[in-house]
Amino acid sequence: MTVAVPEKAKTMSTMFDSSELRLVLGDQLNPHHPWFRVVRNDVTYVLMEILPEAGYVRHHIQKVVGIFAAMRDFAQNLRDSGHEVIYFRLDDAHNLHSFEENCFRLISDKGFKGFAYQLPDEFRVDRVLSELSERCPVPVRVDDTHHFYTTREELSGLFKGSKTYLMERFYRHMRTHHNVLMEGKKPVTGQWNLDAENRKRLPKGHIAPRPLEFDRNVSDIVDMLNAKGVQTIGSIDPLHFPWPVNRQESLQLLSFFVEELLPLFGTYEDAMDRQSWSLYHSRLSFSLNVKMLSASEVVEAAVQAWKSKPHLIGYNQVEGFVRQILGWREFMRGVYWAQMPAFADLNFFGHERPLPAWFWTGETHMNCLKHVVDQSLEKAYAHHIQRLMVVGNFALLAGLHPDAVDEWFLGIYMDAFQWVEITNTRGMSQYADGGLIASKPYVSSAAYIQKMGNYCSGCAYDANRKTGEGACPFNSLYWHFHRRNHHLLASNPRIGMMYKVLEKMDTQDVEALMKQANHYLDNLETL
Ligand code: FAD
Ligand code: DLZ
Ligand code: SF4
Repeated sequence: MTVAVPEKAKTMSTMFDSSELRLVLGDQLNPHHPWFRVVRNDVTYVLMEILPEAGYVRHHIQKVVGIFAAMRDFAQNLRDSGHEVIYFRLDDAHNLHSFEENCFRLISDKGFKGFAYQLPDEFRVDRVLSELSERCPVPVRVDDTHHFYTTREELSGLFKGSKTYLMERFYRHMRTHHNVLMEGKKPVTGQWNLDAENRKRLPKGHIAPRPLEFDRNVSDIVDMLNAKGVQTIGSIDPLHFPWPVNRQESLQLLSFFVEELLPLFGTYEDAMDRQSWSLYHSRLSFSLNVKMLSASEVVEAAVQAWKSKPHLIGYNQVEGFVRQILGWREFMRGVYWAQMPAFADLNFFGHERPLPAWFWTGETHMNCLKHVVDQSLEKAYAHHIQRLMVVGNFALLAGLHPDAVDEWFLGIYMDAFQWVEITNTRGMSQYADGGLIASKPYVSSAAYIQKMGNYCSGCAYDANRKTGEGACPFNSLYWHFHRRNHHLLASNPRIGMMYKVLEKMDTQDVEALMKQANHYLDNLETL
């Protein structure tokens, strides 16, 4: 027998059933977060695709699609587990395209009694949600994301008041504190850092394993973005989307990494190769940054693989990998929260030049840059050395404005979220922070690019020429950079040698180098 429920009681039970609204952001897709441990009928989760997030920078189309596909998959999984979920698609007519407006309308329409969110990783969104909290008509609770090794509170203790930061010191603290690759108080093998072993070029004829790519049909999202006029960069094959968009696929990528790639990860960490776009790199940064995987489980998987197969996986491989996540990734987050928002305006060298148009087309005669830009537009991915020693190196030598460089890096890569993008770009790569993160600028002439990869053979420029017809631009720009920044860099003990070499150079040679560099700087568009 069905009993008719009076209208008022229905409303009251709805009010009781949905008393707390919890916002899940597009980079908070961690199904193991404590929020989701029990199904509660008094909690409703909300996820929203909104135009300001899709447009705060011109993103690579694969990045927007990847985030929306992962958000949709996550919402469906929550529903399948019995959670109550409200999902706003970008083209939903009732979507107000604002975290605040969508949440406030739900609070007033559905009578939620409380609102909760997890700490965002980006300063911009942190501000938006703090302001939302101040105006929110119901009490607000803020929870941790439980994704990183360090909480934001711990980080502020570790980074407070420092003028410069030492990653190596931070890394040793993290290894000890979290007991990773340690034997008591000492590092395994007695060595903390085996970087010196990890600088090999790929031998001729060596073919790295084919990267693991997925094959999802994302046409519906691509069509929706086109219909809504979202401006993106790069290309996509809507029928074969290659990135993981849920935890299960991310775990598959992690297994593939530890089995197929970790054994040579460290050895070829700095290598560059025309045939292989990701070499022995994990391509886990997207899964990590949207929290489908946690930092500690990735580190643990690598350590366990090394422990169970020490004959296959050397200590230099696993240490190199652990340093990237337990060290660099957490370290950059610490610098970000200690230095923002001022960090976003730093421009130590006063660089002003706009990016040449070929940053968006790949149409340059410089083979290394053509290769990396083309690859980035096609794959939404470049590995660390391509980002640092090809694109970043050129941008710094050419004096490109750090705002423009940041914007490009923030848009183009799958894994680009400001907390980890800006610290790497403006800090590590562009030295716009005057040395907060890096102890000297990461610049090189063609010699480094030639030594670490095979871009130079087949280039329109000659890596071995410094001046004259066909001379590689990296060579003269390298000396121009040092000469023009003498007043800022000469006292740096790690660069002093360079200035001694410059002083000893024949005046005519220096003049020829400067003339060559100025010619290139005047013609960046056609390089
Ligand atoms: P792997 O080489 O397999 O490394 C494993 C993991 O270590 C990565 O997934 C990443 O989580 C972490 N890691 C490695 N290096 C760094 C680093 N320097 N800082 C923080 N984490 C690191 N990384 C991002 O996640 N987002 C960015 O927007 C980003 N922008 C960058 C911009 C520049 C100019 C530079 C030089 C580096 C940038 N990085 C960024 C760091 C690094 O290049 C990428 O994390 C890495 O290339 C991602 O590919 P992967 O997963 O195959 O990395
Ligand atoms: C990057 C991104 C994009 C493109 N779109 C959304 C979105 O529509 N909704 C959302 O919740 N998040 C999106 N994101 C990720 C956000 O930028 C991310 O939540 C912030 O980086 C918070 O740290
Ligand atoms: Fe790049 Fe110069 Fe080598 Fe050409 S010669 S690939 S421009 S480093």
